[in-house]
Amino acid sequence: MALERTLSIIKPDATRRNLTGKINAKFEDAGLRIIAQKRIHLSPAQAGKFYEVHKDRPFYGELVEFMASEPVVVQVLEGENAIQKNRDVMGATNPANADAGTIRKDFALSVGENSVHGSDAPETAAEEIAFFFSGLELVG
Ligand code: RTP
Ligand code: MG
Repeated sequence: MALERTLSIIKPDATRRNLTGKINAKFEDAGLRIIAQKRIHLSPAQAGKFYEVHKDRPFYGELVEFMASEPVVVQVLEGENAIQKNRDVMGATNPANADAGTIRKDFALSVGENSVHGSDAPETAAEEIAFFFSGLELVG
């Protein structure tokens, strides 16, 4: 299995509670390497564009408002099978359904304020990485 890269976001509910280090420890303990990382505050327009795929879902407005409410940490994780591995470490979207030891089980507040985002497929990972980072910023 070749090395894969995925886009991760530590969401406002987690940056607000100073959980960046604890979340990064879970990624690193799972064998994911953080090869790029920056803290940014998304505008509503930027958050809306990032989550455009969900624009017809009932929670879209709330999601965009939340993601633009406070700073986020965007990062690129690299490792064997990184996309699925990251989603395993994140746990289910709704923390009530997340397995023990996952980020969302340990830290998420609700299905909306669920601490992390992770790309869901190779195509979306490539698009989402390019949304936030230039090639020069990826230091594998
Ligand atoms: P993400 O994209 O953030 O990694 O999360 P995901 O794949 O597990 O979940 P997805 O279905 O893509 O939903 C994107 C984000 O929208 C919010 N959401 N709120 N109120 C709701 O019912 C609801 N459903 C989803 C969550 O923040 C979710 O992570
Ligand atoms: Mg998703």
